[in-house]
Amino acid sequence: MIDFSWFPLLLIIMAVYSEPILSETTEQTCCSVVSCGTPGANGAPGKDGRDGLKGEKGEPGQGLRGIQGPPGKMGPPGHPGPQGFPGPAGMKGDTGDSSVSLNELSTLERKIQHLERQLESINESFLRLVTDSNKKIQTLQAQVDKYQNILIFSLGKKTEEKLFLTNGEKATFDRAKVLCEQLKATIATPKNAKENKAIHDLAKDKSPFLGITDKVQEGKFVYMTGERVTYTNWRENEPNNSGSGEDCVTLNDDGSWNDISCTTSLLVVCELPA
Ligand SMILES: [Ca+2]
Ligand SMILES: [Ca+2]
Repeated sequence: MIDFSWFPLLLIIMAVYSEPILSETTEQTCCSVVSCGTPGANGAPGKDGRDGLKGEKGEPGQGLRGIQGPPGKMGPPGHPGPQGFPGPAGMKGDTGDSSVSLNELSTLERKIQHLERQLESINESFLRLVTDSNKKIQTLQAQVDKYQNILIFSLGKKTEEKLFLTNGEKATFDRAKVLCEQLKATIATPKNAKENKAIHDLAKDKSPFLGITDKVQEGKFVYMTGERVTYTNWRENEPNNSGSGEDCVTLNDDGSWNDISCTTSLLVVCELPA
């Protein structure tokens, strides 16, 4: 269908552009005969035409900048950067929390149980060792008692606290001291009447040295340990420090004591703890 909406506009355009032509033609043909009238008023503007093509993007405007819009969506994470240099050592921290986790507690319990089993095993081994050792000690003690009884029967005398022994050898006091020390013993030293009798019974009619001297201070008789004597059984008029001096002590055949020269050779009797 033909659109006639633009037809009035075409008529107006034709009227405008055709009027001078008519005027010139009229002036050339008619103005010499008929005077020309005044030009008519312009017609009303026509309707708007169709929209033209989109123009080029214009230059930025010179007006005020609008307010900043909201931030856009967060982009994807970037690649991790290279590892940095280690920083300086920090200050010593506070004491940590003493609490432990359940896993740590379970591990500790297993370790404790393992140690307890090891301890039980050690205790059992120790008890077996003690038992075996006691048996060996009892066996050795029985053997010692056996040989001690043999010694007592053949060579010695025994009291409640001491065992007195002799091999019948005679020697000076200093030599007798060495012989006894070789047996881890000391020269027989009676500290009561019972021990004095035991030595006398062992020596019989042979007078032995006693472990008593006044070498350090004349007239002050002491034991080998340096302690002053607490028991004596001097014969009448003894000690007399006779002759060139008597600083050792012997047991007479009647059990009494006499001071005598330490260089005399007498029976060696030693004593050991019973
Ligand atoms: Ca003396
Ligand atoms: Ca004397």
